[in-house]
Amino acid sequence: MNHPSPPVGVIGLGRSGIAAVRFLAARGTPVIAWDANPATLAPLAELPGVTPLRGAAPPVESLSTCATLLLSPGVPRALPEMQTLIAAGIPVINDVEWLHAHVRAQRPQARFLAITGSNGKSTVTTLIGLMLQQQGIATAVGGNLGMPALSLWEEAMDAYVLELSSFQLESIAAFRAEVAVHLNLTPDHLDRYPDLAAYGAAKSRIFANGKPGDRLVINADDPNLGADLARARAMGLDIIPFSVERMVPGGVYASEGWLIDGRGTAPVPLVELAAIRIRGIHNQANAAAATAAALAHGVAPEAIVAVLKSFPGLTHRMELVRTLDGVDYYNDSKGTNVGATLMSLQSFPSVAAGGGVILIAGGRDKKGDFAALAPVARRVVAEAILIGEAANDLARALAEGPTPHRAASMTDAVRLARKLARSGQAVLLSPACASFDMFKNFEDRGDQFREAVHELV
Ligand code: UMA
Ligand code: ADP
Repeated sequence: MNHPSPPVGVIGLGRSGIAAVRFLAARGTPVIAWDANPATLAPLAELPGVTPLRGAAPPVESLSTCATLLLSPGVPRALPEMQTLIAAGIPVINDVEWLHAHVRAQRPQARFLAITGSNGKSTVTTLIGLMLQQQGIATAVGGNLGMPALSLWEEAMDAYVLELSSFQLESIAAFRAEVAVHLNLTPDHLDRYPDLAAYGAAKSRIFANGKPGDRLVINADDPNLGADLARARAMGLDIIPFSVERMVPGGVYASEGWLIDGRGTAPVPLVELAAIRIRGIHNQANAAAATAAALAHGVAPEAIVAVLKSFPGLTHRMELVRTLDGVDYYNDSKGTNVGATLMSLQSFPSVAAGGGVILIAGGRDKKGDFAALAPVARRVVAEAILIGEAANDLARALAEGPTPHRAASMTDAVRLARKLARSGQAVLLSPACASFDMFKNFEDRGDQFREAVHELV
C-alpha cells in the first residue's frame, strides 16, 4: 500500500516562501502553507497538493502534522507558536538548508560560497558571482539578495553564491559553504535580537558546520570579529583574512595604492585601487573580500581584475541619480542601518570645506544607535529632512546641528531638499532605518526617490 508522504510546512509566503512552495509542489511534495496576510494565499490556488491556511498566528495543530517546517526569514523563531513546534521536535529549517541538501544529493560536485556581514553583503555577493561567471563557471547568485534560494536550483550549476542574512542563518542546520565570507559586525536588527552578541551569534553560524580545509574569508580590521577568527582557527578552517588597514599575512589587503594577494610566499599586486570602479574605503574592503573568496575558489586573477575594473556598483547604494544646478542627488536607500549611513556620510566633504549634504533619513527604527551619527553629521550634514516613524528619535540625535525639517512623503522630501541645497552640495537619501513604515521595501523607497528627483525642474 502507498502511504502518502507527510507534508512540508511553509511558514510565511513572501518571496522566499512562495519560491519554496513552488519548488516543493513541482516535485510532488504535499505542502501546508501559512501566512498572516490572506492576500498572499491567492497565487497558491493553481498549485497541486498545496493546502493554504490563514490566521493571525502560525496554526500549531495543522503545522504539527508536517515532517519539516520551512520558516521564512521575516517570521521570528521566538514566536510562541514556533517555540511550541520546535519543542515538539519538528525540524524548523529554511529554504537555504533545503537547497543545500538538494544540491549535495543531486550534484555533489557543486560548491557553495556564502556571504554574511552587517553591510556590504549584496555588493560582495554580486562581485563574487560575476568573478566566477567571468571565469566561465556556471554560477547561481541569490539568497537575501535577488532570487530566493529555492528559485536558484538548476541541474547544471557548479557554484551557488548566496548572500545570507542573520535571519536566514538562524534556520540552517547542516548547511556548509566551502567558502564562507564574514564581512563585518555592527549593530542592526536590534528590534529582533536582544543585543549585538545575539545578532553576532546568528551571523557566526555561517561557518559553524565548516570542516577543516573549508575557507573562511574574514575582516581582519573588525574588532567585533576577533572571537570568530579564534574559533574558526580552532576548528581547523583555512582562514583568509582581508584588510584595508594593514598587510595581513596569508590574506588579501590594500597597501600602497594596490590590492595585494598575500597568500603565497611573496605578495602579488593584483590591481591598483584607483582602477577599482566602485569607490570609497568600504568598497575597497568589499573588493578585497570578494577577491579573496574568488581566489579561494580557483578563479584566475585576470578574471577577478576584469570584474573589479568594470562593476559599476548596485542600484540603491550611493547611486548617483542626477546632477541638477551643481547639486548631486544620491540614492542610498540600502543604507538601512546606522553603520551604513555613517559610512556613506563619511565619503562627502564637510560643510566647512564648501561641501555639505542635505540628508534625507528616517523610517522604521531597528533600535539603531542614532547618536553615533552625530559627530559626522556635525561636520557633513548641512540640513536634515526626516521621514517616517523614527523622525523624532533622529531629530533628538541630530539636535546639535541645524533644526531638522520634516516631510510626509518622499516627493515632499525631495522637493524640500531641492529648495535647501546650494551648488556644490549633495542630496543624500540614506535613511539609517528600515523602509516598511512608508514603503514596500528599500527598493520601492529608492525608486520613489529616483522618480521624484527626475521630476524636479
Ligand atoms: N509574515 C507573517 N507573520 C510574521 C512575519 C511575516 O505572516 O510574523 C509574512 C508576511 O505577511 C509576508 C511574509 O511573511 O507575506 C514575508 O516573509 P519575509 O519577511 O520572510 O519576506 P520575503 O518576502 O520572503 O523576503 C525574505 C527576506 N526578507 C527578510 O528577511 C525580512 C528578503 O530580504 C530576501 O530577499 C527574500 O526573503 C529572498 O530570500 C530582504 C531584507 O530586508 C531584502 N532582508 C534583511 C536585510 O537585508 O537586512 C534581513
Ligand atoms: P548589504 O547587502 O549588507 O545591506 P550592500 O552591499 O547592499 O550591503 O550595501 C549597503 C550599504 O552599506 C551601502 O550603501 C553602504 O552605505 C554600506 N556599505 C557597503 N559596504 C560596506 C562595508 N564593507 N562596510 C561598511 N558599510 C558598507
